[in-house]
Amino acid sequence: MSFELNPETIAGENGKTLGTLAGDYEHLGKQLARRGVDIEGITERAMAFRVAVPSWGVGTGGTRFARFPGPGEPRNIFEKLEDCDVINKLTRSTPGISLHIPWDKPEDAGALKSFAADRGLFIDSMNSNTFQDQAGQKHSYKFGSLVHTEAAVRDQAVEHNVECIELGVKLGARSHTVWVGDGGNFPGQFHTRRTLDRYLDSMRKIYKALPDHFRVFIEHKLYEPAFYSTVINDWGVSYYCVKELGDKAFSLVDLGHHAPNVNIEMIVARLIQFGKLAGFHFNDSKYGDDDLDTGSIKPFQLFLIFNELVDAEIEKVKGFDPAYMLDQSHNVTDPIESLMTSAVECVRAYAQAHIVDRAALSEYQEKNDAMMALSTLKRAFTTDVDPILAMARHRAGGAIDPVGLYRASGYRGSAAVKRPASGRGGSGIV
Ligand code: LRH
Ligand code: MN
Repeated sequence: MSFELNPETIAGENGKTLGTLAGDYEHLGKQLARRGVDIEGITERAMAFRVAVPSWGVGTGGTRFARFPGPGEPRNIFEKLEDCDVINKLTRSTPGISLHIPWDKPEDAGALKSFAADRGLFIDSMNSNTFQDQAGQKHSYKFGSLVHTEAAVRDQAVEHNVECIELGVKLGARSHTVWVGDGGNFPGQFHTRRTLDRYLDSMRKIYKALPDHFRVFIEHKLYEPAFYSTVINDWGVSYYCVKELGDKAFSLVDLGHHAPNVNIEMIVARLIQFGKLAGFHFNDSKYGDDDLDTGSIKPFQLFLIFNELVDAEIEKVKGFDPAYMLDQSHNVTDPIESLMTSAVECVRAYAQAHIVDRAALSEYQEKNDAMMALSTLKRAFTTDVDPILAMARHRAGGAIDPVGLYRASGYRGSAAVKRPASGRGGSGIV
């Protein structure tokens, strides 16, 4: 470790490039002022933006073929929070952590909650897991969990979700996310209508366990691990279910859970309009649920999604309170670098969406001037807001160059010394 990551060392390193940043910031400020945009307003928005980090994303991820662990892999939830602490120290956008149970099940919930709080972190959303069988588990989820044909298996899955919610309450979480891989590999394997009835029946039991301040998020996914029919396969069935369940149920959009070329920003606008947008699992993909770094493949799509979100934010749409979370798998990069960069890409799309000249846009829309409407959006998307993002991080006590400072700190090297390799390669996302 060449140096501890703390406010002094971060400010020290920032000092080396602050002059250049101030010049770029001032220049951008003049450009934006000519467009009637106050740069300080955008910087404040960028400083206020928050996106949660997935605890399961700080370890090296893998595929069904293999997982190639990197040096200094976190071995338990406390080491995962240490890594989340670094991400938040340098980006100042990620104090919220999503947990996955039982992967992160603590012996002592209180100890975990204060370990996080001591680092300025909090537990955001809980995630249940009925897509794997745990050692000693009575009933297998091979043929499903919440939709299984046997009531005993469904009850076991419901019980697990209720335990997650109860643990979430102890940890100060605010929501519970239910993604099930339940579905079939062949036509005829499942009766489609009865399967959904069983799903809703199980979800109603889970919904009953929600305390007043808690929300439940249903996450749809087109396919995988089921390769023919997935019970909650798209936003339509998710929306139907959250409407059926009640006011505390919302539909969560994982960007990788759609067929190629689906217009996700339209799904977002629909769920906003219907008052049922839970929030997001941000990531990116080229083909399937690749869980790649946010903004790494389709940055314009990410911008168009934030354009819908910011439009609703500015219009103060009723019930608009989305939870922003990353959900990625880092198979070939340092997970800390990928999560920092992905958080920055979310802030970038958010800041660019706040630069959109919305008065001009709606005028072009009213006049059906498609060309000018598109170029009004593209002008914001092609604005290099890097000086705003860096200034926002600097003013919040973070790093002007998060990845550069992280590498200079030698954090990964010292983690590799402290955390001897488990040698457990194996396969799978974690
Ligand atoms: C399913 C999913 C879900 C998580 C899992 C780790 O693909 O997106 O959100 O539970 O990844
Ligand atoms: Mn997800």
